[in-house]
Amino acid sequence: MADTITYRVPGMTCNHCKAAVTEELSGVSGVESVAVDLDTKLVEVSGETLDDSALRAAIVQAGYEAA
Ligand SMILES: [Cu+2]
Repeated sequence: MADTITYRVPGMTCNHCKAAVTEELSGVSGVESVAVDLDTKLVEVSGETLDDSALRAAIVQAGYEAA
C-alpha cells in the first residue's frame, strides 16, 4: 500500500536546497517520489512502507531539519 508523508522544511530556500533534500530522500528505502514546494517549504514523499524516522534522518543528512 502506498504511503504519502509530508514534511515542512523551513530551511529550504533555493533549487540547491530542493536538489539536496530530494537526492537524500530518494535514497531512502521504499521512496518512489519526492516533491518539494519551495514556496510552502513542504516536501511530499510517496512510496511503499515509508519509515518516518529514516526520512527525517535523510532530511538532516541533507543539512536541513523537518519542522
Ligand atoms: Cu538553497
